[in-house]
Amino acid sequence: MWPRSPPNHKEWQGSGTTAHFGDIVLGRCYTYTQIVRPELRDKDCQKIQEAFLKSFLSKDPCDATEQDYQPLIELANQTIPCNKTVFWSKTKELAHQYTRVQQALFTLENTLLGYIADDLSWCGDSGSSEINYQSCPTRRDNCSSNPVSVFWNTVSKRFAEDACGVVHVVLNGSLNEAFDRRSTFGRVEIHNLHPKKVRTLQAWVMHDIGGVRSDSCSSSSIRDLKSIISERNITFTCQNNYRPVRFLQCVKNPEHPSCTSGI
Ligand code: N1C
Repeated sequence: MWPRSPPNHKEWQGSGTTAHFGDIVLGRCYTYTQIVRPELRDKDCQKIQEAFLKSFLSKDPCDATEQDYQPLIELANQTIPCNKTVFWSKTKELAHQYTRVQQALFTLENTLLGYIADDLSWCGDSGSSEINYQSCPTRRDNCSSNPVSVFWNTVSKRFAEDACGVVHVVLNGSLNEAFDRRSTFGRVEIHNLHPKKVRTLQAWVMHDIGGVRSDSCSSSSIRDLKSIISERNITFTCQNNYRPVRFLQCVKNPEHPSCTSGI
């Protein structure tokens, strides 16, 4: 039989599976479990790699489901201590810089599954057992249930369900709306916090140095967030330019007025 599509033909609009996907997954799994968090040294990275591949190979890449990832999620399960969860929305780099310094805190990418999958792309095909390195579907292909989107929705939901105590979120106050209901944070995470476990959501609205101050704790998008959280019987607090995170921004702009006086 001829291949379904000629070599190099781009079936989908997104970039294909990250080159060496399987090796990267295995390598990151070992780095995380042996070096970053040795308390997880007994995890079976071979099995985790196998479960990750099985979650999407030989399947329609526009019909990925939460169930596809259940075996992977179970193998990689990890307990995050109360008061240590950090969510973010449009502030990935800054949030990660902060948790790199505050090593007791966890973003999703500081957990095993998030660490393994961060910035990777992957998909397969229902008609073959191979990895598609040519192209992967995205929302532009009218395919919101693609393996990568479904993965982040599924693990974000689980990350939020598991959170307890006081949880944090780093938001971008230089955007028109620091809180966006359509983001993973607004669409998935806040709705999956358990009011019986999560006492407070603490928001840190960070403004880019030298950037515009579009949105702050007193803006309408943050009022929206506050009302969603309060209705769920979780306490909401908000701080503009939370100092410990502001200091990280100041490392790159030490001479900026907001970094030299009264911050
Ligand atoms: O849509 P977002 O941000 O609000 O999602 C961020 C939010 C965080 O709190 C994480 O816990 O949701 C979780 N999360 C990731 O950890 C993650 N890593 C990589 C959600 N998405 C993640 N990605 C990819 O970035 C994924 O492809 C998704 O679509 C984007 C979302 O980034 P965003 O809009 O800045």
